[in-house]
Amino acid sequence: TSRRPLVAGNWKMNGSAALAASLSQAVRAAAPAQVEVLLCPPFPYLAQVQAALVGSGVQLGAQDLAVAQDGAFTGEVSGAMLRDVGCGYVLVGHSERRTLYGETDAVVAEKFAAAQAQGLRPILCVGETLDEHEAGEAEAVVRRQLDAVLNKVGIAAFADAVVAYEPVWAIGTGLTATPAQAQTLHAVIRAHLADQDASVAAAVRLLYGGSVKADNAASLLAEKDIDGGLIGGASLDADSFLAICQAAK
Ligand code: G2H
Repeated sequence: TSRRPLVAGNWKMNGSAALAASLSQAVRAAAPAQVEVLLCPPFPYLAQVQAALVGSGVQLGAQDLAVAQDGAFTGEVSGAMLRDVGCGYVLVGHSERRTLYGETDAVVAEKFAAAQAQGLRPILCVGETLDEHEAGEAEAVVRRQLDAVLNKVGIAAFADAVVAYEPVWAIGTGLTATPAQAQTLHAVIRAHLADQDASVAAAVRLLYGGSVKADNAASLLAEKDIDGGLIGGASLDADSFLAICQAAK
């Protein structure tokens, strides 16, 4: 199966209208056509970035969504609204949502289902913490995180989804999993999905995230089960982000 590489920029809570304008312009001008490139700005800039990307192949995504579709949920943003402003993707269960905002496996599964019900492709983020890593529990944690979603939506739902493996100990720390470490966990994820449906598992794109930079991207992306990257800090600099996109070709 040939899987089209996907490189996603997760701006997190960074930037401004001015940065959103300059990054969108730079990325649309130089994104390689062989790679699916996705920008995930903060909610207030989504419509602006969407307008700047019209007619380019660069995709728009959000960093989170509400479980509910509408109603009295002050401060929340629904998947339907994200669709309405042009998002095709949404991150679900990023480790910062899990650890800083208390999103449990059950909430993450509900958000995954809500995203799909509202026409968005979820990018399900999984990964172990430093303690879990040191205790040798990485594989078990990732399987548990996948199972929470699989038990709710079933394997067929993964035909239109993406999974991002982000070891929490490598996020924003400058520590990166070695390509071999990352590949091992990506293979675990693909095998776990293949236990339920081999063809879905063969087609699903698996992204690596956690301190991916221009100078380490090529070696990570060369691994056979790593189909792209979820890029935080380095996505805020157009040259770095575009260099990573080039490395994914
Ligand atoms: C992991 C990643 C993007 P960074 O959170 O989601 O961020 O590249 O800054 O480690």
